[in-house]
Amino acid sequence: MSLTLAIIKPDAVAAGYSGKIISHLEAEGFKVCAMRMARLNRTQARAFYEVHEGRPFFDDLVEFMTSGPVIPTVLEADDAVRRLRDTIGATDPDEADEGTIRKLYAESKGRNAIHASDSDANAGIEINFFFSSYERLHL
Ligand code: IDP
Ligand code: MG
Repeated sequence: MSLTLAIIKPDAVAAGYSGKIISHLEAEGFKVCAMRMARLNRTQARAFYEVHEGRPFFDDLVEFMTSGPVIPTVLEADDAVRRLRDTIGATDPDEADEGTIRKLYAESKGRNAIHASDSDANAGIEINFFFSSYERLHL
């Protein structure tokens, strides 16, 4: 079993899709290990996405991710990182497979409903970003 981080993004929270997305993840076999609601400030959003600093979409991404509450969620499954990437679909919902979370719930490439870690190393870093060791020790 391994862990990964999902974040239900501001578009999906505002549209009332949080429950449907969590149900989708559980139906795919992920166990919810930790969950909270957070409102990122600009410093936090820039830090979380620092790998994308300098890309043309970076300022819009920070603006979007600070525009409303998000729901960071730690998920457990066999091969969790790869399986979550498969479950959410391509970054652009127009290119996402049928039945994926982004195909079902995302508005656009920028406002695309959900984040997922892209490697085990980044999953560890991203889980630590939102959850303290205390919270994870008491799962
Ligand atoms: P990912 O979320 O599928 O891993 P990344 O390439 O890591 O995609 O990009 C991070 C986020 O930045 C995307 O989820 C999306 O919200 C935004 N983004 C990436 N590329 C574009 C783009 O070309 N236009 C607008 N937003 C983008
Ligand atoms: Mg990414």
